[in-house]
Amino acid sequence: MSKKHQGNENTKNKQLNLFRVDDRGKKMTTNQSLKVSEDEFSLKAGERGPTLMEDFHFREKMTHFDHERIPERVVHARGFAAHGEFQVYESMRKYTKAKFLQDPTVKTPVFVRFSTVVGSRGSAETVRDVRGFATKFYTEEGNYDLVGNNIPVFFIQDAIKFPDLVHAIKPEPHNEIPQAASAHDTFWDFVANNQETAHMVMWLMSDRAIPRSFRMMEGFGVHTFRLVNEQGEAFFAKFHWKPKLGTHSLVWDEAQKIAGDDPDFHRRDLWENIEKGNYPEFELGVQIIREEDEFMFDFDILDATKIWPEEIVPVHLIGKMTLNRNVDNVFAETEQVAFHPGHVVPGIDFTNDPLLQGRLFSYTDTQLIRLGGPNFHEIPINRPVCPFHNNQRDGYHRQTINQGKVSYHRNSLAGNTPTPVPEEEGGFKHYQEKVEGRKIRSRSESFKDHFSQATLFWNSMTKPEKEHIIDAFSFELGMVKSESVRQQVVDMFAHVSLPLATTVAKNIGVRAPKGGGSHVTTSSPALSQEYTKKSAATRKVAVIITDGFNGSEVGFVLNELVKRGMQPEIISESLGKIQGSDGTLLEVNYTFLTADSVIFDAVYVVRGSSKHKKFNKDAGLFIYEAFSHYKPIGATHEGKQWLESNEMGQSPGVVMADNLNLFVEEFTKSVAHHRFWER
Ligand code: HDE
Repeated sequence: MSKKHQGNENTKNKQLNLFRVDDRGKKMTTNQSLKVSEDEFSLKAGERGPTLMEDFHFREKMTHFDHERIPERVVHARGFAAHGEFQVYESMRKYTKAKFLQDPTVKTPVFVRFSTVVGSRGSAETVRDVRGFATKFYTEEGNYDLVGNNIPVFFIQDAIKFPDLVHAIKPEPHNEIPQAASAHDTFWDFVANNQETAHMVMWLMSDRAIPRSFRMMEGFGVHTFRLVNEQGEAFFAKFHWKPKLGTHSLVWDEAQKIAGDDPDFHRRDLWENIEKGNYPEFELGVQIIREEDEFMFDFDILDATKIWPEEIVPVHLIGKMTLNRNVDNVFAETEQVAFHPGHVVPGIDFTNDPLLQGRLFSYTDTQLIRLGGPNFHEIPINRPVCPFHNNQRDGYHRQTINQGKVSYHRNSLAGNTPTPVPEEEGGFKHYQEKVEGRKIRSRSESFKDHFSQATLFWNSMTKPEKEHIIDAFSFELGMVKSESVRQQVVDMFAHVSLPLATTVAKNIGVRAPKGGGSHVTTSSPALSQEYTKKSAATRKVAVIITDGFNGSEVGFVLNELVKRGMQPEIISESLGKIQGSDGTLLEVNYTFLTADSVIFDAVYVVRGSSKHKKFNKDAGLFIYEAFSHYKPIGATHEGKQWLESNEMGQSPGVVMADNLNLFVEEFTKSVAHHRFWER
């Protein structure tokens, strides 16, 4: 077992170990294990002659290369994943018999893949989009997949519209533009003509769609699921993931710049923090509604465009997931993992949510083309940690060698095995919901209110959050060429909020909506990110510094920041070392060429006594950009004099103090505060 995996020997990790190969220090062979004597020159008829057909080594190498790619996911193509573990806080016996939710001492291995939805596999990560948050629990009763998003509702109510939605939001087919963006005609045309999208679009235009980090976003199962206990009682349930670090976002200008600066920003952040031991943690929350209360609400609980406001149906935190290990190989694990909302365990069941019902078909179907056949459950990352036995056989890439001649049920030659398992012994039995109805293609009346919760969301935003939503609409619709579509969207969102629609109309050059307005006056504070957890832990601080700094004092501050969990990085004119006035040497991590302010959460300006003109110019731009993105800025020593001499010095979130202990305390608070919108 390699060093990376020592001390992390859960059932899944042990299983994966059977498949891991380390090529380092080994002799080169072909795939048939024939030792290779020459790997640089193909076999030729004479040194300047043609390559020979006989060259099996060349053919094998080239053929394998030619077939290296598989189709990317039709949605959620760009993703990044990590391993971890989940533990329940206390038994959930009252609601579900799912084994992995019973015993607080049991650690269930998990694999989580985060993703954007629209962009292709190589697209930038900080684009405005929904983020996927898919978790595979390797339980002792088989795999359970919670395939969620970071937004708790969805664009459409019925799965049959999914291909239309995706066609509308993907790059337009005639010129394949724009990549990984919803700011174009076909998406907004879809929105205006499918008004069930209203609620989700409010979330998409909010800061939720540009998360700061995968580690700092919520996850939602979206659909109403069913929990079933040992006694056969059922409960409606919604699942939530709550990040321990709180829910935080970027600002739009910053998100766009990062997309160019570091298209891998989110995966780098996840990868680096796991490597450093800053393991991301998410608490699992459930909302429960009793069966008899199904019709108590002013929304239909089967409608995936609706939330259950937390103030009405509280979220109970029932356990914690910790992501503590990076993958060994992105293709083998992240790319080949196959999630499916239909992968359930006894005690977790479905409802008639028509979006969920359609997903139950789509995921296996897509894996068949993406992973090339029906045996994708045998790929190491997809294998359950408990054995599987049935009469399914053969197909592309079959790896299991099933022994014996019987592959059918019922049989006498194998004693009628494998045997179905009665429910009492752990066999999955579908919840026996009574269903009755005529075959019909239509939408229930109870699904037809598309605007009330969109307004609830708008009402729940703070002033800066509302401004960001207005800006987002104005940007997105500003990119729409069809004036008719722009007008339709404004008229539609007038039903969510008249002030919102009127302001946007002005910004995008269409007439103010004639009708509209909403009667909804309630709000749900849980929807605003303003009230989320705030912490300075793992925040990246850019330290702007050059020669001639006060070595011992700056050393003290940097140490204190690290002690408080922050990650300071030294930025100066060139790589190498800078020297303090007392001879202290500091290793430079980035130059102004290799790092921009947008990849940091805060700036600490030290400066130093050197008077390099170029340093001053580059540092000035760097600091001002961070300032304009509302970021915390701290300054001591010469940096302080510098900030005092311009408008920034007097602004909120700019910390300067002569007393270094006080400085560290105040700066830590402002880093935890994240952004200072009042600037
Ligand atoms: Fe998906 N979705 N989806 N989806 N979805 C896929 O499956 C689909 C929906 C979600 O990291 C695909 O393996 C339909 C809601 C995530 O591998 C595909 C509908 C939610 C991921 C598919 C939905 C999701 C996917 C593409 C409408 C949040 C990435 C590749 C009924 C609850 C999983 C694949 C990963 C991926 C179909 C709607 C989440 C085509 C038909 C709602 C996180 O099967």
